[in-house]
Amino acid sequence: MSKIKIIQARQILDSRGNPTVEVDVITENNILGRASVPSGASKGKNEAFELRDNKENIFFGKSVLKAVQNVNDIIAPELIGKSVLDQICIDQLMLELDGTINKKRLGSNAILGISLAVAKAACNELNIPLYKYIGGIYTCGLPIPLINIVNGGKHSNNSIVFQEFMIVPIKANTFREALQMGHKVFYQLKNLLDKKGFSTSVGDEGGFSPNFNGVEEVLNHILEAIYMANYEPYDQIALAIDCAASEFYQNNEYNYSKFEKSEKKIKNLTKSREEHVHYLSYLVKKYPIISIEDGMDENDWEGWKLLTHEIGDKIQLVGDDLFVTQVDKLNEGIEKKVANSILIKINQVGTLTETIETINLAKKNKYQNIISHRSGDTEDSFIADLSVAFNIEQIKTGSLCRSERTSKYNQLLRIENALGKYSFYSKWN
Ligand code: 2PG
Ligand code: MG
Repeated sequence: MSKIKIIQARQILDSRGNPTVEVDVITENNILGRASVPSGASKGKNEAFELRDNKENIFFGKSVLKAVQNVNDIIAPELIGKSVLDQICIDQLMLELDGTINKKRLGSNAILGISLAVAKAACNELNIPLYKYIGGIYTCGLPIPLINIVNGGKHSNNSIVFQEFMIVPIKANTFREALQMGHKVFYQLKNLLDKKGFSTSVGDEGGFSPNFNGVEEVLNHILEAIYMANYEPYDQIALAIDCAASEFYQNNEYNYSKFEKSEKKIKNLTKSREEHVHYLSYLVKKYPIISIEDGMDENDWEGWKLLTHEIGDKIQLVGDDLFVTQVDKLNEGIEKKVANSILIKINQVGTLTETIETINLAKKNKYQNIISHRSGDTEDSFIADLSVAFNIEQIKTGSLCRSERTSKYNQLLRIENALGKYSFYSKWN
């Protein structure tokens, strides 16, 4: 039988060294499913509620002992004896137990930890890979990685206002080759930075974090690194950015002066909605950018409409904070015809079942899904399997260093290897 015998949560540390929840689900056959929960820095306001203890003297308020307790004392007793194969029913039961719209009572970190650990226990019980358990026998597609190469915004203390600069190896034949291409550019950029006297230390997601003077200086250096690696920008390796615009939208304006107070020279760097859209559209013309995530603030629907109208037919426009992986937000976007793609983060919504509902809604409406990590992540590689499970064409999981990022890439390499000749590397749509 595949019944749950034990559910045990504990507090562990994520990649920033902050506490997070890890859950073990053990079946009557003593089969283990273990999962841990990631955490964002630039969070959407409508994300499911991440429960933290807020006691300043313990981990600066970031401990998650209450969430751990909620798993062990409140949720576990309700789930003992249930079959691990009953994912939908278990997720539903947790939603009912919580009873709030955004999982505020028990904490999305408590609920998600169980949801993912149940799925892992189930595939281990059946002795099949996680991606096949979730997706079925026809899951063979490896995603194109959006490889983070420069960190800015909230993921770094440099002066770059946009949060993420990524390279996209669109012309690879296999996932393995895509990583190799990315690696070449990553290290060429490192050489270039080193030569020019810039710092080669990395930010939260493993991308370099030099003190560049503005967005275009970043893009110019990445382009140079692509050339140094002997690749053709756009045709072989294209660029993607995550503006994380909600982080610099103030008083109805986009404020590009990240370090306005300390950098006295930087003045008047605010842009109106129209100017900001105009600038993004200029960048798309000038550089081989094929994807912009959170180009506009999460509540600036007018701005989103404008941006979509301006460049939505040319490139991928991804809603992250805007849609928070939730069906009702995505529905609103579909109705208002804004963006054309969605970032999928399991902890923005808080259960596997709800994540899959959002993925399906996006597919149905021809919005591109992109599976994503969080800036605070763990060695858990669940999202790698999730991307293959639904033959999702893109994954964003950080740079090519730091184990919490490479754990996902490594799992995708294992899957590609296991699928052998049946695997295929996704095409850019
Ligand atoms: C994002 C993510 C992941 P965070 O904005 O897309 O890269 O960052 O987890 O900090 O929200
Ligand atoms: Mg984002």
